[in-house]
Amino acid sequence: MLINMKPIIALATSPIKSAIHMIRISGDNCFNIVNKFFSINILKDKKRTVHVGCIKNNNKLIDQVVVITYKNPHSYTGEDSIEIMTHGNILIDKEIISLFIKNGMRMATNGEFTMRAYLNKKIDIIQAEAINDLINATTNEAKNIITYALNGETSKLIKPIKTQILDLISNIEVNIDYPEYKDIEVVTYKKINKELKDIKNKIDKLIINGEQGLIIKEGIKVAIIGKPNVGKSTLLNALIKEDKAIVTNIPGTTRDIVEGDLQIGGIPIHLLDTAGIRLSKNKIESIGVNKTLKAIKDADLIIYVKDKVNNEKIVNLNNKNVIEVINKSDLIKNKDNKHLYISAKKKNINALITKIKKVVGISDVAFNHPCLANARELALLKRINKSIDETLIELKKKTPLDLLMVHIDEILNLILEILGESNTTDLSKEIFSRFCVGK
Ligand SMILES: Nc1nc2c(ncn2[C@@H]2O[C@H](COP(=O)(O)OP(=O)(O)O)[C@@H](O)[C@H]2O)c(=O)[nH]1
Ligand SMILES: [Mg+2]
Repeated sequence: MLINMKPIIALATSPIKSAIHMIRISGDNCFNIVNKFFSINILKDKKRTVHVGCIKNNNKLIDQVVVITYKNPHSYTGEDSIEIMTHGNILIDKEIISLFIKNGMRMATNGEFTMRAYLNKKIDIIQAEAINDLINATTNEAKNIITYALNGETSKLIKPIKTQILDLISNIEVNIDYPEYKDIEVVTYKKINKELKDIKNKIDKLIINGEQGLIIKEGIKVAIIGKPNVGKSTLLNALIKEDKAIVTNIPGTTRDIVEGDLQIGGIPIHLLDTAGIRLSKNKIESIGVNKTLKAIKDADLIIYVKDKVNNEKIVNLNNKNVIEVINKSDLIKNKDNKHLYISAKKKNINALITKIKKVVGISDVAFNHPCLANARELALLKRINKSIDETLIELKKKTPLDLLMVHIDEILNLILEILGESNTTDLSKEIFSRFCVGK
């Protein structure tokens, strides 16, 4: 059932000068409001229509436009909706938007069109999040996996698990209602144990897949560290194929973090070139060193650059993924086969790229299938498994079925939360605030 919604309006395209802009409108009575100022009578009963005409206020032409109408429920939001294509000038858009606001519409908030689509059950929460992810995707690989979420393939990963737990719950409830059959209860405990373990296995697989998907979507942070003058900045430049970081033979040149982005095997890599770590009396250089320490803390992977084989340890790198490389290989005569040699200056860095692929787990076979790959979904999947573990402990203790149900209900709720089917007001506010206006 559609919820009664005041019409909202927003510019859906970017406000910069371009051939065409699009203003989006959705909500009750929006056909009537637009009709007052549009030269053509909108056909309100048609599923979808396209009209070419003029928007006028008191006979003053604002713009010649194309108007597309969508009768509910045949729209993105599920409500009556209109899209107005204007000549791409923000002054025209502003005039039209303020005219309609004066006549009963209001500015849409971030993501409000998509939120309405969700509230009207046109899409589930996984699809809603996918729409925002799609807008923000920076690689083809990310775009591919998000498309699965958009067309509902990703939701299908979790829906059978929802059915499985619902079946289990109804089975237990029957036994709570008919407690006189003791042997049924024994069977029930065994069955709960088996089903929960099966669900946990499935969730484990979803977590592994989702974490890989998350890397593909959001990439990883890689910090290049090492002593001054070993060639860190030269390496950043070689990796991103441009001269972004200043390279000199004066140790201590890089004081601030220089950042650069590239892709390796379709994975976005965010590189940080750091100040070389050494104790310095120079205040600016020591601030740079502190920033380096922070970059190390935040990085998913460290490239530790040296210019000769030695045992130096410049900083504690425990619990970090570290790739050690020996740079300036063009100056090194006797190379062993225990170390990874590169020459940043000669752009001879393939060995390092191969190693990065290996450490990050990028296979040559592209990762291209649906997965629950955003932080919210992954956090919920982990909570489900924790909840299952707790329930399995209760099960061992032969906790009475009605008390056990409290735990199993919690598992169900978490599953529903992934799909946005549980109590979702706060959740949806949080999710949609990350969208842009007009989406
Ligand atoms: N021969 C040689 N010199 C290099 C190589 N990489 C960097 N250098 C030189 O080493 C010096 C320091 O480089 P830079 O990138 O600023 O080092 P950083 O202080 O670690 O950032 C510069 O003169 C570079 O040209 C390399 O592979 N071979
Ligand atoms: Mg440098």
